[in-house]
Amino acid sequence: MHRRAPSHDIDESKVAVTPPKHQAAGVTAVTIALERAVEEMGVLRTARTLTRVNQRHGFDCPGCAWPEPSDHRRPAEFCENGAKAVAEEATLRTVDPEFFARHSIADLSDKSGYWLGQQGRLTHPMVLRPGEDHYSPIAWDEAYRLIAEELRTLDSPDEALFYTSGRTANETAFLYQLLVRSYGTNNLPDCSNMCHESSGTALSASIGIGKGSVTIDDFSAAEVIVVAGQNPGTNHPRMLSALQKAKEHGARVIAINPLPETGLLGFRDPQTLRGLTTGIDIADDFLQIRLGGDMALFQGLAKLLFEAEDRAPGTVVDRAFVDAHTAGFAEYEKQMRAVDLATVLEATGLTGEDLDRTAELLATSKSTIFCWAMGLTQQRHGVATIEEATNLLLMRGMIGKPGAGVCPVRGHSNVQGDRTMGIWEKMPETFLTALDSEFGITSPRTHGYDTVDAIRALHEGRAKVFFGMGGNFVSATPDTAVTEAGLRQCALTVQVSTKLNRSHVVHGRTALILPTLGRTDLDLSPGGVKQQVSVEDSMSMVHLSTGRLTPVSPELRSEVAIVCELAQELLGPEHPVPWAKFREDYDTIRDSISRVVPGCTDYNAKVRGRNGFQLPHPPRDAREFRTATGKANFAVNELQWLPVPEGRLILQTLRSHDQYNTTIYGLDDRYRGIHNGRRVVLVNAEDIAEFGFAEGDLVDLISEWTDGVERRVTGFRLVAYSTPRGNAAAYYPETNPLVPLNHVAERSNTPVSKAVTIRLEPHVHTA
Ligand SMILES: Nc1nc2c(c(=O)[nH]1)N[C@H]1C(S)=C(S)[C@@H](COP(=O)(O)OP(=O)(O)OC[C@H]3O[C@@H](n4cnc5c(=O)[nH]c(N)nc54)[C@H](O)[C@@H]3O)O[C@H]1N2
Ligand SMILES: Nc1nc2c(c(=O)[nH]1)N[C@H]1C(S)=C(S)[C@@H](COP(=O)(O)OP(=O)(O)OC[C@H]3O[C@@H](n4cnc5c(=O)[nH]c(N)nc54)[C@H](O)[C@@H]3O)O[C@H]1N2
Ligand SMILES: [Mo]
Repeated sequence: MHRRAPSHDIDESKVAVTPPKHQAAGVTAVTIALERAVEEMGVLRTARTLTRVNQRHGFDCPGCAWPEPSDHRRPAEFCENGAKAVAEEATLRTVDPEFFARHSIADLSDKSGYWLGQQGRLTHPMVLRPGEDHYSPIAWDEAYRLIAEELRTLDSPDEALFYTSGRTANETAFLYQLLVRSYGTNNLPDCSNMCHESSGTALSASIGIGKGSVTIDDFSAAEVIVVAGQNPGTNHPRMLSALQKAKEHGARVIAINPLPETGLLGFRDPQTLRGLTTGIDIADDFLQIRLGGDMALFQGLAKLLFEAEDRAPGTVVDRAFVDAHTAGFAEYEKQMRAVDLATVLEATGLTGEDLDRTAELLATSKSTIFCWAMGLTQQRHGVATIEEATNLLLMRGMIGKPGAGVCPVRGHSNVQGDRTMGIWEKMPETFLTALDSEFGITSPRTHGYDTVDAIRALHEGRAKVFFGMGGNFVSATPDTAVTEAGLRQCALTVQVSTKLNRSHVVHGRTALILPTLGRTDLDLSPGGVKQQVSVEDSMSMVHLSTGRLTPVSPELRSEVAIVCELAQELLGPEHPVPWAKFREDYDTIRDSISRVVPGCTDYNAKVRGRNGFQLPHPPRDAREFRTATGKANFAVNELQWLPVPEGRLILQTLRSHDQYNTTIYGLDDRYRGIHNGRRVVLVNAEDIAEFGFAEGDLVDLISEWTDGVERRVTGFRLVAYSTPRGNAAAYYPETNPLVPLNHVAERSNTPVSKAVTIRLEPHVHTA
């Protein structure tokens, strides 16, 4: 039977463990992708959607932000996990008013996020009125009135929070920030605050722009590609094809990770016949680093590079580049020469040979790319770590030339575009000035709250209305108990969503669910004209995305429609922004974007080009660095790393192969050999033994933080796994209750989801 949602919830006693897989993708991946798609959408809808993913006239995959190849796109430019993301959205299962009549809030609160998400697409705007225990249907106009009334009663617009997740297309993002700023606040926290904020902060300081400097074509020109703190086999599977191609051109790939992630270590390209049968090892070298040890590694490598320069002067340091384009080199050199290698070895858990080998590769490579994701950003010293990686590239002149540069691999499919369009709590003055002059409004200038500050404001009663443009704020944020308590104090919580999630059942006094179209859905204007949206990928390429599927309910509205209609209700008919026109014709939004957003001149024309267009990136395009010094800056940082306290573990919280952030597709982390469940903790076998436990034991994880509050999650199965001593791993979002709200990265305020100090206790069954 197709389309039957699971009626039972997860039974964690069924969890099974097998040895981890050595190779990613291949035939199994294709089969699983198709099975999942057919199960959710049926055969016809599957054929109609999967052939359109990432094609020129199709839609942008809602999976990750990895770019499409610029030359030829294969008939199936998607991966197993992209197909799952599409199936999840294009499902024919529905959550309708009758569903809400059947299930009370109390009932839904007991369900897992997996169960909630698997029930299907939301079909109707719903309201939960004060004191009621069921959501009931509400008309769109009435919903807008209710939101506008609540927003108008606030003492200040700064008492409202407007969150964004990274699925939102450029047109929506642009209008949404315009609505929020017209209303009067910069409170625009987004998922990026929990994701690549550390990258943006570091790169802005080092090279003057918070985005990556490489294009997809650079991969084929690179001699060395470093992949640190990232699990592309699961989270960016199409990146493996790019890495494979790079290897065919002679590139060497170095993986830096506490875990031997499948895919990096073995890959079968499902898109070529040869790849289906024989795999290759992507990584030529694997540095199994201790959690949080990357900063020490990069400093240690810098020291070795300077020593190599001494042995063969003029061959390692790119003097011409350093002299012409950088500032702070002398101080950097002095500090790196003083690095203590013994400390580096202790911090990283690596050997001297590991370091020598890697330094040798970096010293001789003519073009090096550094890629990274959450393993580096979600660390207390994440910003400094990324600055050190950038330093290594700068000293060798590896920015702004073919085959070299920085490559923060973004998460959500349009998270980078949302920022470009103004979703940021601290957009620069130049942007606000342009926005104000385009529309005749006065944007507020006081910076708003980011995600962590938004939670603090909720908790302290300084914020009373929460509006979520997508995402799942309750489950994605740290310190779940604190966030939940904060949201429950709200007067109103509003979620613009495609699917049911926990943020709908942890609610304010009044709560609204506004169901919206997804990437795959046909978007018609009120006049019946097909609309397209645009998105920006991880490498600053902007292109159109067109949904074609008939929406599962006529009640669904596009995000653009929802923003425009709410704006009209809230800001009144005299408001200078042409909201009605914008809602009718997205080209008119793009016209405004072209006048406000830097690099977007002629947006409508350019975005319709063959591959869309690439946004400017001064370091990449012209070795121009728009920092305060007018040069690329060598950052000088005191070394930080993570010693493991006696009897404790450092826990990283990460993604399984069967989830998209808080959306759980299924219960198998196939590559890591975990099946039928998610409450597992991966620990080094020697640590398990030393703590007096056995594999398979059930334990509680208790996080230890300076505030003395007990944060505990219960009933996790111990799995012996290849990870450095003292380091553990478990899935997000089940472990978010362990991440203290105040445990944040310096300078970026990103929750430290990859380094939580925990202890283990035997799990005691309670009835
Ligand atoms: N299928 C699928 N695709 C996704 C997502 C998804 O949930 N599912 N999420 C999307 C989003 S929003 C994002 S941000 C990206 C996330 O993509 P990733 O960053 O790959 O996601 P994580 O699962 O958090 O994996 C973190 C990786 O870093 C390693 N790591 C952890 N700590 C350290 C450290 O201290 N040093 C080093 N060197 N490595 C470390 C972990 O072992 C793991 O391999 O993926 C995007 N794509
Ligand atoms: N412990 C821990 N916490 C983490 C992380 C971690 O590694 N560890 N990673 C962090 C990272 S990198 C990120 S990016 C955040 C993610 O945080 P979020 O972006 O808030 O979370 P998602 O799970 O991606 O959001 C899923 C929900 O989005 C809605 N949705 C899906 N598509 C659409 C759409 O097209 N439009 C609208 N309006 N809604 C849609 C659906 O209702 C779905 O339930 O989590 C962060 N939290
Ligand atoms: Mo992310």
